[in-house]
Amino acid sequence: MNTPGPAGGENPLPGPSIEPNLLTVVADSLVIIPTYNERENIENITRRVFSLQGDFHILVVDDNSPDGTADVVKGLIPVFPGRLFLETRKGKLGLGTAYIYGFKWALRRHYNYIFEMDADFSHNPNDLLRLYEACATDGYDMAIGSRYIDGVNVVNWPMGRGLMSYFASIYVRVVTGMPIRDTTAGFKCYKREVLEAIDLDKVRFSGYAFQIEMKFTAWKMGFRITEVSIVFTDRTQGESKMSSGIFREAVLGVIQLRWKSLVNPAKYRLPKS
Ligand SMILES: Nc1nc2c(ncn2[C@@H]2O[C@H](COP(=O)(O)OP(=O)(O)O)[C@@H](O)[C@H]2O)c(=O)[nH]1
Ligand SMILES: [Mg+2]
Repeated sequence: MNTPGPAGGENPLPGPSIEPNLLTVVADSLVIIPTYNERENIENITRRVFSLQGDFHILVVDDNSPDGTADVVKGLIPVFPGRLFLETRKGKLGLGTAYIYGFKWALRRHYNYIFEMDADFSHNPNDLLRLYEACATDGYDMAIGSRYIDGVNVVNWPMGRGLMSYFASIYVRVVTGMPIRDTTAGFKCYKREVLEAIDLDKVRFSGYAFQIEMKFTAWKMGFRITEVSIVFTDRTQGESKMSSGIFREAVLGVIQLRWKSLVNPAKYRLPKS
């Protein structure tokens, strides 16, 4: 990670040298964690991310969780000053809009690598480093933590849900034509430029369809996308917010996405810089 520090240790020029503890540590990576009733998970996941080798900041976007998730985060902010941030919204407004809110927050600041991650440990925080490498070292614009590179890497999901997710991914690939295996994945790293190029106010969907739409838009715009193989483990604490409405949105949403891309290809042209 790019953490500015004193070059070479010695200060070759006469005059005051900078006290090391006064140097600002600028993290270039922000992990956005949307939460709704994640009281049991949020402290552990936060501590895990901050124990990684990389220099990550975290933004929690909480939708006024009735279980007091935000209070847990508020209690942790003094423990991780300048690294942990909380934004609360009025009520449950959906995963997609929570991320859009977080993306805009990140773009107003200095972050170059912006991550999506669930609070419930389905995504292993260690994999943040692999997603980071794919973008920062290998030069991809977006890295996706993918469950479906070699078979189905899902632990603890009931058979029905695993199969549904797998076939949903194939359905999405066929309808959209996107060469991505895990199209509904929600563990990702975006380079800043991708989020700057996408018109975030025009993102239409909120659940799984949101995840598909972000990938589809980035792919159509010509950004370089890679998939990093991960193991997805179902939550052991708290409850899933998956609903039949979210599922329906995705099934119909992909058809709309494809259709709109055919009638309005200009939407995917990169803005002139
Ligand atoms: N802010 C916010 N977070 C949400 C909302 N719905 C789900 N989440 C969070 O999004 C992540 C994924 O949701 P989850 O219920 O685990 O979905 P599943 O893994 O598909 O069953 C978790 O961190 C949830 O707390 C929402 O409406 N608002
Ligand atoms: Mg989950």
